[in-house]
Amino acid sequence: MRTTCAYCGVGCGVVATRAGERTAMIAGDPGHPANFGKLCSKGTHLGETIGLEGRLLHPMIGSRRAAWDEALDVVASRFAATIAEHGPDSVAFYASGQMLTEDYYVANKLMKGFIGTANIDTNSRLCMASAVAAHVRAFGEDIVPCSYDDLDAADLIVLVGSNTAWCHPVIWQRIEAARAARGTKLVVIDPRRTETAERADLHLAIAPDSDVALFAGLLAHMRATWRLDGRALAERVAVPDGFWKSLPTDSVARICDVTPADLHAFYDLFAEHPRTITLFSQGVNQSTSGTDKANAIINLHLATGRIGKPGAGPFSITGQPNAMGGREVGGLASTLAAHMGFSDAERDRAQRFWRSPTICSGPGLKAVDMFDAMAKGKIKAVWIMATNPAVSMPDARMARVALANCPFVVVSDCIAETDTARYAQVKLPALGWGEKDGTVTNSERRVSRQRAFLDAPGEARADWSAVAEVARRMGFAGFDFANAASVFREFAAQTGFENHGTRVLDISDHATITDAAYAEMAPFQWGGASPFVGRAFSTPDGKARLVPVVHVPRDDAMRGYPLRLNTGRYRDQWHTMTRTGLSPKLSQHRREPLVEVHPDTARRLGLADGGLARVETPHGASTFRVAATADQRRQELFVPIHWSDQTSAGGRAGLLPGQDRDPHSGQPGFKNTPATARAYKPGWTGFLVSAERTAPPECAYWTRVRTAHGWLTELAGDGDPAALTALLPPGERAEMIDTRRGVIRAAVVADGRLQAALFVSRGTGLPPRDWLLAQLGAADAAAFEILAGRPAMPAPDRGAIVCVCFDIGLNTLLAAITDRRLVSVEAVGAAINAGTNCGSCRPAIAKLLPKQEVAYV
Ligand SMILES: Nc1nc2c(c(=O)[nH]1)N[C@H]1C(S)=C(S)[C@@H](COP(=O)(O)OP(=O)(O)OC[C@H]3O[C@@H](n4cnc5c(=O)[nH]c(N)nc54)[C@H](O)[C@@H]3O)O[C@H]1N2
Ligand SMILES: Nc1nc2c(c(=O)[nH]1)N[C@H]1C(S)=C(S)[C@@H](COP(=O)(O)OP(=O)(O)OC[C@H]3O[C@@H](n4cnc5c(=O)[nH]c(N)nc54)[C@H](O)[C@@H]3O)O[C@H]1N2
Ligand code: SF4
Ligand SMILES: [Mo]
Repeated sequence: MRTTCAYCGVGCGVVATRAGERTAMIAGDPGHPANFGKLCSKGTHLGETIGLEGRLLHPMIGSRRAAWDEALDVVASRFAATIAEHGPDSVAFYASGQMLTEDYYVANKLMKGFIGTANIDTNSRLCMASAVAAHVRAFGEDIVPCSYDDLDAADLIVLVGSNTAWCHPVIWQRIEAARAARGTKLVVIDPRRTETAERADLHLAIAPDSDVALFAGLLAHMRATWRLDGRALAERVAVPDGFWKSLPTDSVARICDVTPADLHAFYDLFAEHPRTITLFSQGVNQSTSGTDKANAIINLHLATGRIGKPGAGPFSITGQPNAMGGREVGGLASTLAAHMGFSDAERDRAQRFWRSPTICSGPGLKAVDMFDAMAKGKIKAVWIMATNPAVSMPDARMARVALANCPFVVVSDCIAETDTARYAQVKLPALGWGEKDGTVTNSERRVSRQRAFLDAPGEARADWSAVAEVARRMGFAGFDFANAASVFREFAAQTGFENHGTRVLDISDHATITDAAYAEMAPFQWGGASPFVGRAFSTPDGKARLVPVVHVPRDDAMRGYPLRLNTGRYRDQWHTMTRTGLSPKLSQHRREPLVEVHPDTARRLGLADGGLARVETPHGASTFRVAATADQRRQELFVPIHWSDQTSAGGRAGLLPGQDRDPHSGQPGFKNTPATARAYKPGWTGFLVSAERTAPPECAYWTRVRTAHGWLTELAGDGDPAALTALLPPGERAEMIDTRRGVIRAAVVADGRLQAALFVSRGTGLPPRDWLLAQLGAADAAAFEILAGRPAMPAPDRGAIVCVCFDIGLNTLLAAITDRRLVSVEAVGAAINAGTNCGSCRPAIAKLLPKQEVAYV
């Protein structure tokens, strides 16, 4: 079955071959134009995530299982009653870029056209709302003006606030291939030295949130050196009065905290290579100046004529598999539907198309405002679909207060226990990847099918059908969709309805697609490879706009919080881990949430590499494992976003950022929060290896990941650790407990198989984890060896896993590189296979080589 990857906005084509009830072989689709057969580590290991572990299989009302009919009746009547009593603005939907376009369309139609409020927003507000706002300001419509092919044609690629090698790995592989083939130059703008930055020709480790100064300064430089495109400016671009005066004249290097030499190296590279793609993601969007950053980039491309030509353009790449589809249907509270706004004419047009009894009067509440309204009691019923806001919202503690305060919370999810589901009065089981059927749009506007190749588990249903059922029960006509294809046809028709060429988004030639043709539909790109070639911009006068943007220093420095906290992603985990956390392979790359900190800063704060640290902001605190690394700028911290209450009692990044947001887009500034950190020196540390998932431990710090044969739980705390033995399953126990010295070693072996082992120590001296984890799968576990924590005949420690496809550790790699004098990623692959399957670890392998090559694809 041909389908599309469940994860990122690259939108790779996948061929899934069902191998059993809940198993499938996964391969890249060689015919898909987004990836031509390649997959990254996450896509490659999709097969490990389609089991039924943890699934929500039946509707639940409170803690009781309910029939769909009853659950839908409850949702419909509670929403109807709330609206009757408090008006339409008292209810809300909070949706997600992981819904299919069909799900999104039906939810948007119900809320804006029939309930009559625009209180539907989505996690895309946290993701690329700033890019949307910038596109609308510059182009008059939310259009990504580039395609992946442009990456092959560019001479210079600038990555801004994007850890492409980890977050869009197949795009990254394409960039590396272009560099190898034609020497494309690569500049990375990121405060951190990521694996992406490591590979660049030039890395500018700019101060956080100094991007506006950098790009406005570059535009000033291009103007001063007579390198603007006069013709483009005269014919295609409107320049507001005073625009040129808004550009900075000096002090850019100081604001960005880079050397003037590096700054000019970048400016020179830009000047010399007209075919430039500037690709950006969360380092731009997730900022209190996110929209201005994006417009600073777009201004530069417009004024230098670097847009609408092969290999040139400002390229916002999307995070989620269907972030773009959500933008198309109008799933954001700030757009109406099908790229329309809220003017009287547009509202009237949408209402006539939907034949709806009412229509929303204007924009609705954006995500953070929506949760604020819940906390204040103004939103009294909310339906959350395909997102986990109790973890992912800024100031997640406040988001939980809001959920707890909302009288009626409905959660649609595939997973039974999530941090958000705990607040639900009604839980609805959704089809997940491999079961659901519909379309997604990737970063280059390419619409692809996600297809079902597994049976629906339990009573799970498609999200669109649950929403349509509720709409019918609320008495609304227009929701009798027979299948996903009929929803798609209606959406396609809406994009063309009275469009008359005013909006680029028009896929109405698919409005009459048959069910059979929809089943077979090949990927297609709307707007063409380069939407603004030979076409006016979507503004009243057809010209694009330069938008004056000025660097505004942040004045939120606070006493007691001298550091800046940045948050982001790991290579092999996806968001709150509900899917990737099921994969043993993907869980090996980073087993614990780290706080990365420069060694000098660590020393000043008294943080020990490998120890624990309590990170604090004005909004919350959480504990992380310390990784001292010169890849961080001094005085700055980085933590990952993936751990939740289901997987840890520390590493909770969501508790740390505040609600400050961009004034234009409403997107939170997740990447720059005043913070501090201090060492947490626990009374004892330990870990548990177990075949089964255990109850959450009671201690100050724990984190849990999947491994090949069970689970690894890291532990730390104070007081008496003896209570931890309650985590061990019943069975024959061998133990060595020295309560005075606080040492515990205990193992449960049944039928020669290790069930669990617990190690606790008040000092150092915990055994390495890997051999013990392997014993969970071994047939002849010997209790004495397990208590010793090592085999009678020790094998070499392979070290932290780098290549997850072939289970190759750091020590194995280093040994091979030195012993066999390997000098290239290819040679490493030929010698020990590492990096030869999905390729996601190739940047990490390159980092280990004695001398770096230029490119390695
Ligand atoms: N492995 C993996 N891949 C994913 C995801 C995942 O969870 N895991 N999620 C997907 C989703 S939804 C998204 S949105 C994308 C996100 O993809 P990315 O945007 O690439 O990911 P992030 O790690 O959030 O942030 C990118 C970089 O922005 C940098 N940054 C922080 N502040 C600034 C700044 O002020 N200026 C600049 N120039 N840079 C800054 C950070 O240091 C970080 O390295 O990834 C998608 N792909
Ligand atoms: N501090 C900080 N916070 C951030 C970010 C950051 O960089 N820093 N990044 C932000 C960004 S860019 C994003 S995109 C968000 C992501 O944050 P979330 O959207 O909250 O994270 P996910 O874990 O992807 O949640 C998706 C949920 O939907 C469920 N699900 C999957 N498929 C389906 C389906 O088809 N139907 C239904 N009903 N449910 C489904 C999954 O089981 C899971 O529980 O986090 C944001 N939060
Ligand atoms: S790059 Fe990886 S995660 Fe993204 S769509 Fe492709 S295979 Fe999936
Ligand atoms: Mo995202």
